[in-house]
Amino acid sequence: MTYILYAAPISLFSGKARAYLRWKGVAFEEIAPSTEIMKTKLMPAIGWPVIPVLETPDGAFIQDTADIISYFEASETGPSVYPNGPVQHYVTELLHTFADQWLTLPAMHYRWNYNEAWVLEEFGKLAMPDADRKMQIEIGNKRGAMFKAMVPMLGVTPDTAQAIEASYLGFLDDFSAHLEQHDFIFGGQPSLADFALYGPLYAHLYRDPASSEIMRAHAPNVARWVERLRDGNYGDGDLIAGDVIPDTLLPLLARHNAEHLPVLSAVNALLGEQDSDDLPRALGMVPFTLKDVTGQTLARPFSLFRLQAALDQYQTLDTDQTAHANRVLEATQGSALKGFVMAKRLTRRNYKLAIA
Ligand SMILES: N[C@@H](CCC(=O)N[C@@H](CS)C(=O)NCC(=O)O)C(=O)O
Repeated sequence: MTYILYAAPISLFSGKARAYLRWKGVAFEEIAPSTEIMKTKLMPAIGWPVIPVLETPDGAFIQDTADIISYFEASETGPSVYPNGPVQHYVTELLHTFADQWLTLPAMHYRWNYNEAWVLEEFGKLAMPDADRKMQIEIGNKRGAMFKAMVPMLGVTPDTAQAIEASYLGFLDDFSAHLEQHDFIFGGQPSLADFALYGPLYAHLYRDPASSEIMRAHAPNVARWVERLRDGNYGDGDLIAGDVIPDTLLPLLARHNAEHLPVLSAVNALLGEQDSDDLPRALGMVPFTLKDVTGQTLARPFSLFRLQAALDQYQTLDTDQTAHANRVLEATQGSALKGFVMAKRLTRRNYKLAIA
């Protein structure tokens, strides 16, 4: 038996897991979870409806893309998904947080405000692959409703839409400039930050038809990077040595720190008030600001769980490495990260986030 990845082309985190597994050289079969498979296989195993899920040959289930990646990093030989240097590793986890937890805003905005009818049908095809088109559209409307309802909760509203677009296009410009110099985030080979960024940039922003046009027209370099990862064209370059953080990555970090770090701090304050070990998925709403536009977004403690991996890596740095990381933070509006302390340590229990 081989590994099975329950995943779908329209799913953000499926793209991340799939691209990683292909790069790692893992033999796996991908199965799209119809309503039937979700009900009979994934719900009993995981307890809530989510993808991607990995089933191992011995029948264990792994959920959460970070856990899927850690599983193979610990068990497989071959190249490591982490870049060479400890500060590069720290920056990787910051970009991981940015990709997973903040680029979801433009991903959801463009999907639902530019591709709604198309994506609803995709939801229907996934749920009932054998039904006729009319039925698929009907079921897709029902299934998609839950994801669509998330859009304003994430902070995508008529008031913020323009600012989200400006931020995304700015991000594309910054990432394009980096890709003029390097094929991937840390040089000539992909690493974890590439797979993380591939999540939002593939399924929603490259594959959804209207979003695809925008990416290709505005940032063909980024579209080509997506294609390199999708098609397995990794080239024969090397990762950057010497724990160097390329200057061209600084604008990406600065965007994360300016836009998302205040949100993470606000969620952390709410986390401090939690007593129960079982955390709700959102702790209320918190404000965010993009340039001079302010909105409200769900206070998702999961975002802090991703940040925790960066904070843990920061703690492993020696004096010189800490000074190096601090210079990067100071150059990217990230000084608040130097003394960032999690209000509670987080873990996962039974495939759900919990206080450790
Ligand atoms: N942290 C999870 C996120 C997975 C996730 O959000 N998957 C989406 C599809 S891309 C989903 O199934 N969402 C259902 C839900 O959140 O209720 C991971 O990295 O695997």
